[in-house]
Amino acid sequence: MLSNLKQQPADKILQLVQMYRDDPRSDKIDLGVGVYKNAEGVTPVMRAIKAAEKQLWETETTKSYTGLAGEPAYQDAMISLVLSSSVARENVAAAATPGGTGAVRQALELIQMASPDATIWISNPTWPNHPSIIKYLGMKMREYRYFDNDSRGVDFEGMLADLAQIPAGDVVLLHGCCHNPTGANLTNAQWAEVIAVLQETGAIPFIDIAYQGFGDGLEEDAAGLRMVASEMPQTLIAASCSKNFGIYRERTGILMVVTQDASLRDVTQGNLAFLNRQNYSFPPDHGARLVTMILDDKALRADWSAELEEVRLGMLALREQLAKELQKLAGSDRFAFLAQHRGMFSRLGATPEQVETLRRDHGIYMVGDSRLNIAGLNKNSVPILAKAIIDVGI
Ligand code: PLP
Ligand code: TYF
Repeated sequence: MLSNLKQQPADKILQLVQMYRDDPRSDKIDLGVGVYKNAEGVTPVMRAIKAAEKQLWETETTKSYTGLAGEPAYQDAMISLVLSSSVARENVAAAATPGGTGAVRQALELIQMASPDATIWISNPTWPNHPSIIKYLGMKMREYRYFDNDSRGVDFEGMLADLAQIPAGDVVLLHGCCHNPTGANLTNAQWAEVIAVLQETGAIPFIDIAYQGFGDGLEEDAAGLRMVASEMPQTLIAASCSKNFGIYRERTGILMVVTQDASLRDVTQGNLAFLNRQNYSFPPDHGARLVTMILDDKALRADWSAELEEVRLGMLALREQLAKELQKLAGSDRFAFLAQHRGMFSRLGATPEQVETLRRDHGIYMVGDSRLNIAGLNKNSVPILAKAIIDVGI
């Protein structure tokens, strides 16, 4: 049996983690995998998470099973964090999932159950796990234009033109904020135009939000998504707590399905619980419980959002420092996009050879498509990166 197995392609981002570890140079710089790091290069446990864990250790009396779709209190807290009051609670079906990836996977399986012939439209480019999971499930997939390599911004005209061609019932996968891998995002006015096109065509939005609070703020980052959820008849949302709560390995995420029809909500809720049961039964609870405790407690929540804000502003300051440094060295504004992008990532627009030279000659690791993780920098490494970028001719 096992001899029938083929080698599977490695995840290029995770491969880079190993290459970086194996590099003996002490001045190497890791701008690869999308994990937040502070100025010391550490991915810290957030203060509120530590406090909630301590409280949980003292008060938790059982580790018996929770609900198949997770704890209702977690669903309520996350629906409120992501959707705020944009939709009524009773219009949302939700299930806790192992991470945002679990939510993406369950969303795709739900789509497949409901509409096996639907095509999933992904942005070009997108997070590589999107096409990978879609292909693995044997679903149809196509790309819509998204990134303009000249401006390093959104090719909004191209995007709208492609979205306008999508048939009714197909699904459009959008990034809620902090687009991975480009860092280029829609304005609220552009979200409104996207909604108008989706309403016209009858395509269904599916929004992946993995970085709420890393871009312009917790509310600002969800503004586009909330407009979509309130104005479209059906919206799927996959949310991750990995980054904004810093609980990557706890595997904490949620799938939310918004529908304006109460009977459809009920059948959807039943199907989400069914899907959890088929795939792993009860979803992990530890991370979800910590998130619930933080969101439901005034003091913990205030401390968490203050720390998240420090993280966000730190990354923004690094963006501005890098753009300024490059303006000095290049004598032009062609790197100004770095300060306009939001989230952990920016796509530099360099060639694979330039990315390779950065790694070989400068010990600077970024993903092959020239995506860099801003959080991998600190005040001292920004000038080093800027000089290397100019040296390799980007
Ligand atoms: N979606 C996007 C766009 C991401 O970048 C990530 C990465 O972490 C995820 C989803 C899911 O992350 P996780 O499964 O670790 O919560
Ligand atoms: O894009 C990233 O770097 C993050 C982390 O298979 C990640 O989203 C990378 C690869 C992967 C899972 C998570």
